[in-house]
Amino acid sequence: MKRSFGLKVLGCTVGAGMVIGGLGSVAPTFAVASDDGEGRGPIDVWQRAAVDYDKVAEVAGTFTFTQDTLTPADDVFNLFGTAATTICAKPAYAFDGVTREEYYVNVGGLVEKAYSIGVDEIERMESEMKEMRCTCGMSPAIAMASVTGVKVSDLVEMAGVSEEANTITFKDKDGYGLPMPLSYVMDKEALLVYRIGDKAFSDGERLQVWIPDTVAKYFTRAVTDIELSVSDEVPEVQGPDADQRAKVSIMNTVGDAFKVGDLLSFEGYADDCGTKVVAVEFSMDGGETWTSFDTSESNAEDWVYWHFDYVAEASGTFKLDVRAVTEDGTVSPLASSTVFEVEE
Ligand SMILES: Nc1nc2c(c(=O)[nH]1)N[C@H]1C(S)=C(S)[C@@H](COP(=O)(O)O)O[C@H]1N2
Ligand SMILES: [Mo]
Repeated sequence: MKRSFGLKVLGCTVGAGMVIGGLGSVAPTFAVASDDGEGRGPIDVWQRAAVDYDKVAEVAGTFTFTQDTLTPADDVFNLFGTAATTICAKPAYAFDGVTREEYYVNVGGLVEKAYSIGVDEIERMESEMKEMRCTCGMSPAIAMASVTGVKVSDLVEMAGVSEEANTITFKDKDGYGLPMPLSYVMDKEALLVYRIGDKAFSDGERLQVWIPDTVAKYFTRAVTDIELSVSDEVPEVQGPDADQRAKVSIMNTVGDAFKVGDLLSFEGYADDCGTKVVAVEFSMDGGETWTSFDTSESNAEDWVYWHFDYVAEASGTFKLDVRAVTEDGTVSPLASSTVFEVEE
């Protein structure tokens, strides 16, 4: 019998089984340190205290992946609302009581003609819809979404950029914003986004920068100022922290015990913010052996959304670990695991 698990709303596990933005019951899925013994990242107490799991060496199963699976819009809005907020995003970025009419973006600095533009006017400009990921470089939060916005290059062109300008900063009203090379933002075709899926941002959060292959700290929310400037040394764009490379997650929640002979369908994602994921690997013996599935045909712009079907061969308590390997040889420092029961 084919048995599907429930799915977590979001599969971002942080430490002790907390699911970022997850709703209701949280799956017993934990971020655990990899098997290299270096103990990077959070190891949950529950994991340490756990009894020995029944082991399956060289776990066999059917693997497939797609790259067009999207995170529902509501989940994208919620994604960074809880756990990630304490890690990296200031909760104060939403400005209460600012109506659509009062919201302006100022384009200025080293430009020929600074100007302010309202949301209505921005929405009347030529729009672009793109699938992009938003991945925090400091926490496990990640989403893939279809976003709609205007090209930053169009906004900047309207102001006429001075030739010496080499830096661009997207700021919120409190001054949050990280300077980036102007050429990088143009090459990546960054968007000032006003819609995710078919949903607009709420009041006060109207516009957010999205940039392909770039960590979310650059995705300034509630942008009020786009500033062009000149730097002697153009700031480099930083990638994800070492412990957030090669993100993986098993999205399944675990319900009742399974029966021997059941086909268990696991699914989740693997992503490294623009560096290609070349393999997704599974272990059911605590990392002694890993079964590797090739994903080198994938593109690096979208996450790898994988499916792994496993037939339960024996009864017991099992733990499935998954990790990703990237083009540059990085192995997920934080594997994702799920524990499940199989009965006679
Ligand atoms: N104005 C503002 N924008 C911000 C931040 C912030 O603190 N203030 N945090 C950034 C970080 S670190 C992340 S992970 C994302 C998360 O928020 P999102 O749900 O808007 O993408 O927002 C980015 N944009
Ligand atoms: Mo973040």
